Amino acid sequence: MGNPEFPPVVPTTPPLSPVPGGAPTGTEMNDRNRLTPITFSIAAVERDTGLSKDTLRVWERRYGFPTPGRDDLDERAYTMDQVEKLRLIKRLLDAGHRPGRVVPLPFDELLGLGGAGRDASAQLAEMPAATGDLPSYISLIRAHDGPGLRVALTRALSRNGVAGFISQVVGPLNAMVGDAWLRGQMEIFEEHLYTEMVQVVLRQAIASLPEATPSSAPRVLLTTFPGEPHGLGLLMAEAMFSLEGCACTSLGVQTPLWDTVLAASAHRSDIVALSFTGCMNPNAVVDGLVEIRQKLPERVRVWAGGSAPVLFRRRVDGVQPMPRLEDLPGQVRQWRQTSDLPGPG
Ligand code: B12
Repeated sequence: MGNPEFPPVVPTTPPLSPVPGGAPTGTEMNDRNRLTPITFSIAAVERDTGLSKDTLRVWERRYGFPTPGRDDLDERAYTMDQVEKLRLIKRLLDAGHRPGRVVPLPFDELLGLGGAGRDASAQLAEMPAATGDLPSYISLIRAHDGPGLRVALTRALSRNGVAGFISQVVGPLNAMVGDAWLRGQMEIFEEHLYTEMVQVVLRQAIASLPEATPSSAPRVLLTTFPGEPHGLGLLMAEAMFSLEGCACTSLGVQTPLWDTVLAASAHRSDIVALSFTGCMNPNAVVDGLVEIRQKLPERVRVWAGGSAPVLFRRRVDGVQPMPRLEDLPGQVRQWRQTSDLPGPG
């Protein structure tokens, strides 16, 4: 795989910056450790995993993991293997596991826990249909063939229609790409290329749908909170809302809360649709939802979608959690049945 004119991709892209001269410790988990014996500073590991330096030091004392070596300046130096295990642990913590239970476990056992970081093929085996072409898209990403990926995705869109493309192609591909990153098998720049190509094709898909009139109800405003940089969930939701004939306005990602409230007023929105992955601090998610709920007029609904576990563990009054895009058409229908549809103006 890959362009033969170029050497294999070696880490690493920001935010992980290796410690120069660091030597690996522990077992080799992927080719990258064999290719370049590099290690990472505690600050780089904090940035990458979202685990604070204090947490990393406490776990080292308490659980005997991670086991950083020392660099030339006697600072902690973590191997890629350890960073990958820490990424997986962070994901399991976000899903509700306790550190005392997961930190001491070996990598393989962590993979088996609660679906976090399971091999993408295991997840795909549970998905309904049309997974046949997915590995070929992954190959195109690995070959750094952006145009090829765009063409292949555009064909998949024509074959499956917008809803099928989202549920049977983009959803499973996100999971595969995310898992490949988690396992150190995909670089962040490759994830960026993937995101760009999916965004182009999803935008084409949205543009191809019959245009809603500005007064088509419900009027939906889409965005994410500051601190949530993932935008594909938002685009997928926008496409689904558009399919249902809703008038959508997307602000893209990371809109300050108060500006979202102002925008909802300016666009006379009926629904504010937000998207969350497990990346954001759960307290910040809950606090933000409470705040935005208070600031928006009562008639404006707040729908919070995405895989962030906190959405379902800690309900916020007046906020509708939306775990699955497939539920969106039913929710829109229900909104139309129960709302006094406001006339234009
Ligand atoms: C592409 C990608 C990126 C891109 C994002 C680019 C962009 N402009 O969007 C880049 C490379 C920048 C990136 C960065 C990071 N990422 Co990232 N990324 C992904 C990936 C592959 C897909 C992204 C995505 O948008 N997913 C979000 C949506 C599409 O998925 P979802 O949450 O499951 O949502 C589904 C439903 O819930 C629903 N839905 C979603 N939103 C909404 C909204 C409404 C209204 C409705 C109705 C439904 C709905 O639709 C989806 C399909 O059913 C995912 C993998 C994955 N499985 O999703 C990882 C992933 C989200 N990233 C992850 C991480 C850790 C990061 C980083 C922190 C890594 C790092 N250390 O640098 C950074 C973030 C840095 C920061 N500033 O915070 C983790 C999150 C782990 C967790 N705890 O949940 C994931 C899951 C990867 C993994 N396997 O661990 N990432």
